Amino acid sequence: MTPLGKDWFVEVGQSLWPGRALALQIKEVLYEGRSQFQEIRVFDSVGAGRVLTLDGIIQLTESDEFAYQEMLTHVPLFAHPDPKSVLVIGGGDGGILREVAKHRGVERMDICEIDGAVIDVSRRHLPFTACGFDDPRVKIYLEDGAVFVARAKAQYDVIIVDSSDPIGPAEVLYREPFYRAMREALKPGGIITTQAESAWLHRNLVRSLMEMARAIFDTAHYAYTCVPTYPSGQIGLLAASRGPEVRTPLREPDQATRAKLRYYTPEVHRASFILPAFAHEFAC
Ligand code: SPD
Repeated sequence: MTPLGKDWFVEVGQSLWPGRALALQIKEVLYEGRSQFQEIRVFDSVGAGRVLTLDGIIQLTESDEFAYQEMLTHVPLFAHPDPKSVLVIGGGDGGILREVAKHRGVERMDICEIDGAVIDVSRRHLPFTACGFDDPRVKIYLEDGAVFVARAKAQYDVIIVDSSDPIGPAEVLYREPFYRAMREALKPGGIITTQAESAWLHRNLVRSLMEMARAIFDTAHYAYTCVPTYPSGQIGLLAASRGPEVRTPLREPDQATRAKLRYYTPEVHRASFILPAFAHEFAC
């Protein structure tokens, strides 16, 4: 029972955002269970629609997930001249695939998710993101993303790492060997984006990710998007490449695609890399 009552879900930050918590009022619990890797929960909330949590941490809410999924996806895809093959690491809710599918030129959409239970639960309870799995281009691999990437050589134009926080199954996705393997898995001119946590809360983590990415890739930059139900309301994406400048879109969405986007625009793409003064010292 939380101090607010039993019909509230409270996300307590523990070591990643100590002394902070975010609460959402529960309308109905839709699923609660434990997979081989983590505790999975889906509930319908009073103010934010359906919510997915893993080990007690909010992964998405129906009200604002698009701000994260669109930016992690469309920044690399519109910065690339002609992306044909895309790999998603993590992303078991399907939201990133839903966004990749908006790019008709993409021919190959591989997803490597360690926890098949997240896919199953999302298919049952989160149709607004799990619709991403319906695209015929999608091929699902259920295994450790770090192992999968280590085998892939010069395969992908874009790799998107949609991970949970660096505690638990995703920890390995924040380490140097994984970043080096991603570089090798990219074709020349390829681009990656990774979930890169909050500039407000994770200064040291962001600094070390940026230093590591700069040492491995030809370009690396931190951008951010606003997600009210993530800690601090802001989350970063690290965009790095084997060549191309990622801060400027090379292509723009056509009218039909624009109509399907709720956060990403070419203007937001450019603006997301312009950081407030306090972040220059560790994220630029
Ligand atoms: N602090 C939680 C960060 C979660 C990032 N991944 C979310 C997955 C949504 N597709």
